[in-house]
Amino acid sequence: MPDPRLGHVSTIEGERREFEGRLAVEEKRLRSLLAEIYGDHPGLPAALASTLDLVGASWRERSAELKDLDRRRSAQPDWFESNAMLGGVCYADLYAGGVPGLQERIPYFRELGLTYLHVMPPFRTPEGNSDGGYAVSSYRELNPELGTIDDLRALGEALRANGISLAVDFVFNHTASDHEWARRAAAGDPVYRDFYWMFDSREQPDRFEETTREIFPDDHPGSFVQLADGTWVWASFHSFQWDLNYSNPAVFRAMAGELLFLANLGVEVLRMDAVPFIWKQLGTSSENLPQAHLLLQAFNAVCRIAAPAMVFLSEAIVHPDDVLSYVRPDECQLSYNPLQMALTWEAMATRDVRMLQGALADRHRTPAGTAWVNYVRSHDDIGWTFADEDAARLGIDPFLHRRFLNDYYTGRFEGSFARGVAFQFNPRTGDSRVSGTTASLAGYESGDAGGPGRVLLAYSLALSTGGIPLIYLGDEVGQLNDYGQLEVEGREDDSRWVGRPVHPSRRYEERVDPSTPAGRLFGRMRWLIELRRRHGQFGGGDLVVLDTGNPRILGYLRPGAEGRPLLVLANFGDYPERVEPLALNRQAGRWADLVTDGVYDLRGGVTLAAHEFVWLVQEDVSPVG
Ligand code: OTU
Repeated sequence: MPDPRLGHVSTIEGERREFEGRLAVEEKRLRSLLAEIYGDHPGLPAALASTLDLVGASWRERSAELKDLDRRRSAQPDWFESNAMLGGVCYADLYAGGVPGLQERIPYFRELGLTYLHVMPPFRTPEGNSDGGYAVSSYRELNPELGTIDDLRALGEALRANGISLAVDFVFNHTASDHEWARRAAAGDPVYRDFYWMFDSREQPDRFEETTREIFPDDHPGSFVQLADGTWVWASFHSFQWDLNYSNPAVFRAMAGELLFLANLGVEVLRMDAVPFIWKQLGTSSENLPQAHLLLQAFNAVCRIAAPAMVFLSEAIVHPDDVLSYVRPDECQLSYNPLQMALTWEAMATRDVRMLQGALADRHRTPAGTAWVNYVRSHDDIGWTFADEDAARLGIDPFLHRRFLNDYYTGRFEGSFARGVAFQFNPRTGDSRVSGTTASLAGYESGDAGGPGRVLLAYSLALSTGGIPLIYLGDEVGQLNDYGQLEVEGREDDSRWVGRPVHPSRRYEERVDPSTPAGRLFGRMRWLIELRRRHGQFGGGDLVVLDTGNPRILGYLRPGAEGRPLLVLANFGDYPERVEPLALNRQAGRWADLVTDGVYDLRGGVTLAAHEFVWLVQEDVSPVG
């Protein structure tokens, strides 16, 4: 019988060898990335040495359970491409009264089929407005109203024991203005002044602002805010969110420490907030610069050495070319798919799938070892981030089209089914975005008959185009906008809060009762989730667009293994629509709809009811008798 003590020793030695193997590869990469970013910056050698100390120490402190996870993920790096994957997102307080309350909801998460849970930033924030948690005062403490850091660790463990990965944000572009670093900077400590972008006069801010974009113009114009002592500090978002100065290598080192702290807490998916903004350069938009990528790759290298189980999720809501530029196995393995999200809503408003179809044809593929996170709506606004050139190719004026979509989704367009709320209307540029829950945007709130059908249609896309589907929890029971949120202090001026309602307990109770609207919707959502889990064709990201010849019907094939593809047809129109046999020529034969069990002979064409979609697989071809 083997000596159990020796088994332990050899595990530790095996682990060390694995660590050293990773270090040998990734340290080289880290060095060359930092050299490329920082050149001969005098602070680089110290920052690099300290970062390498950090990764060693962090790995030594990593729990046995997480090291085991590291091993399992390294053996199966495409784990997130599985058709079993399903994400959910919620606020700990609004959804469950705090982080411990989330643990009590695990049975529900399992019932729904979640394999990853994104908990909105639960960290310590300033009093009052904290941008929904995106102004972080400490990455190592929770907001005391939500729980403690040990509660978050315990949640991660409990989720993992139930097959669910914990996702949290890394709000790394900025800290809150009351973070300890920021306070020291404001007090004049030169070390910490270099952690931010601080200027004594308007000269530099004026020059930067010639080319930067305004993100929250309702809060302050431009990209800078002035402190009481006259100092100007870079704040891309709210005045209390100060952008970190990554041109200082000490900032990279400091934030690598916060990143690894979260990794060792048990975070498996790290949502990299606002990635486009992390590098600034005079004369540019200071978004999506090459150094932003190098920095992400350097963080990725740090993570690969010390916590390889953790993956990065890029949050870039920008031009689709730029969104895709962050998606690489050695940068961010996952990315939100804002284009599919926005164009799903676009197609519902126009009853025309051409833009969506074009995006799926030309912009859906991601590099091997990466995947999209497909969502229908988030805690944020919907921005119409399609490429102007894609619209122009279809003869659509992008400016007028965005204006139409904003009017449509804020209910200003006569006859619109949607009840969204305008967000950050900028009178100077005419730009605006839209807030609201899926149900309210889709027509539930206005009483439009198509509401339930549109919610399912939108989620059917997120579940079937390839990537991880992400449900904003509450959407699956048809939760409406909560205008009361705007009466809470600090939330009055941020319309995104209407789309951040509290846990809809009544609707959740009704979910098992098919005589209620919540029950009907939930039952169908559950069924779609179940189908996705049963059929391998939903995994991975390969997709081939099928031109249905009908601008209201979207069509695509998911190849699947063994040459048995899944054929999706989806009607974005408000009336029955038809695909003629000609368009289905190459798919001829009898196909069974997974959703309804109906059988279609494609040689006769297909007619779909309003908002109907079918998930078809070819029937076994039985020998002619
Ligand atoms: C993110 O969003 C978060 O999702 C928001 O909730 C935060 O307010 C913000 O960062 C600041 O931390 O502008 O309207 O291209 O578009 O990061 C939402 C990325 C946002 C930005 C995005 C930002």
